[in-house]
Amino acid sequence: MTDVLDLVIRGGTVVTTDGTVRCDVGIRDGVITDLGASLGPAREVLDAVGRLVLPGGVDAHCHIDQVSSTGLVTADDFHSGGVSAACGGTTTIIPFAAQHRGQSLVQVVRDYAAKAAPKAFIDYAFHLIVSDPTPTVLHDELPQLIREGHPSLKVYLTYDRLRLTDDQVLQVLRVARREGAVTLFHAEHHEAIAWHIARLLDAGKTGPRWHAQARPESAEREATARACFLAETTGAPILIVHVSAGSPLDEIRRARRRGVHVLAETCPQYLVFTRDDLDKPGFEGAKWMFSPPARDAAAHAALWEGLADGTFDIFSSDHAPYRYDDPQGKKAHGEDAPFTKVPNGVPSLELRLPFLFSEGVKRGRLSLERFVALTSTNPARIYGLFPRKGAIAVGADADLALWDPEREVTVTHELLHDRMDYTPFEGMRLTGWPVTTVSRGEVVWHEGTVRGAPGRGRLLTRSPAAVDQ
Ligand code: DUC
Ligand code: ZN
Ligand code: ZN
Repeated sequence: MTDVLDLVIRGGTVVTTDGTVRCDVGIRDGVITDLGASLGPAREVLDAVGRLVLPGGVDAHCHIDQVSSTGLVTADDFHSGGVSAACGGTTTIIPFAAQHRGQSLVQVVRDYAAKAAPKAFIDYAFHLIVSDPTPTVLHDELPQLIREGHPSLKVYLTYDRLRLTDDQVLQVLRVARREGAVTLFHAEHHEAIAWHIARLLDAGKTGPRWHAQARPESAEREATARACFLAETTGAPILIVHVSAGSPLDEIRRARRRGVHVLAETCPQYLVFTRDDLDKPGFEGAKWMFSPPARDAAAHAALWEGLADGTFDIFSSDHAPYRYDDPQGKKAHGEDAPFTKVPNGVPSLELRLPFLFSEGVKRGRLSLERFVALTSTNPARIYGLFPRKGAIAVGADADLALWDPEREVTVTHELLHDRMDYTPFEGMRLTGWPVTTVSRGEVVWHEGTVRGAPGRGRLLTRSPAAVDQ
C-alpha cells in the first residue's frame, strides 16, 4: 500500500519560526509529506503528546576530525561527533575542511569528504578554511569549490599559521562576493595579542589564567570593526563567528546601520563562563581555554540582549574537542607549557540546544520561535540548506527533535556521547531535553538509545548563501 506512511509523529506541538501549532507530522522516504490532524496509517507511530516538535538543529560551527595548524587532531570524528550532536537534538553539522599553508584547497575538501563518508552519523556540509590564498586557490580552486556546493569559508585575522593579511582578505572577499559565498571571520587583532603575550611571558605569567589577559575584548572589537570595513570595501557578505562581548557586537550593529552585509554568531560558552574560570589551581583552567576567551557578567548580559533583539543570526556550538589528559589535547605540551601552547577550544555540540532552551526559553529571555530561528532555520538559510533543512514543512527532510520541555537534567560528562574526558558544563542544571531525534525519517535517538549505522549521514551540497534576509 503506497499511502501508508513510514512514520507519524502524533499529538505534538510543532514549532517553527512562524509559530506553534498542534499537529501530526507524516513522513515517507525520509521526507515530510503531511502535516495535519489524525494522520495515518503508518508503519511506526511516535507518541509526541506533551512534547515540542522542533526542526532538527543545524550546528553551523564545529570542528570534527580537524587537524589544527599545530598538527593536533580534535577528539571527535564524524561518527562520535554525529552521535553526540543527534543526542542533543542536532541533525545537521557544518564542520570545517581546513587548509594549511602549501595545501591544495580542492585536495583538502576531497580528504575531509573521504574521512567523513564512512563514519558520518548525520548529514553534514563543509565550510572551507582558507589559510593560503595563492593565485591558484583564488582563481581556480575557490570558485570551483563554491560552484560544487561549498559556498562558505572561514578566514582568520590571528594565529601565526592561519592568519591572512588585510590585502589577502580583500582578495578572498572579492572572489566570495562574485561566486555567492559568505565569509566567516575569526576576528582578533594579531599584533596586539602578540604584544600582550610577549609581556606576560617575559613576566613569567605562563599559566592558563593569563590567556584572557592576552586576548582582551579590545582586540576582538578592533578586528570585528576591521572585518566589517573590509566587507564594506568589497560589498561581500560576512559573518563574525564566536562573538564574546558587547563591544564587538556594537561594531556589528554600527556596520549594519551603514548597510554592510554582516551577520553574527555566538556560542554557549560565552553566555555562562567568565575569565575567572581560567583561574583554577594548577593546569585545570585549560579546560575553559577557548578563543576569543570568556569575558564577564556584563558580556553575558550584552550577548543575551543581542540574541533576543535579533542582532545575532545564529547560535552555534564551536565544538572544538581537545581532551584534557591526552597528548592530542590540552596537555599536548605538558602541564607546565605556557598558555600559548595549549590548544584552544571546548566541547558543546550535544549541549548547545539544551543550554539555549533552558537558559533562554525557560528563563523567559527568548521565545520558542526565536530559539528555532537561532539554532536551526537561520543557519540553514544563511548557509544554503533551507528549506531542505531547518524547516518543518511538506517536502523538507524529516529532521526533527522531540523535546520534553519539563525534564530536569544535571549535566555530567558521563551523560554525553562525545569522545571527550570532561565537560566544562559539569554540574549545570538544565530544564528541557531532547528525548527523540529523527534524521531523514529515521529515529536515531530515542529515550537514551542510539540507533543507526556509521556512514548513514550524507554530504550536503549547498546553494549560494542567502544573506539578504
Ligand atoms: N576558533 C574557533 O573557531 N574555534 C576554536 C578555536 C578558535 O580559535
Ligand atoms: Zn575561530
Ligand atoms: Zn571554531
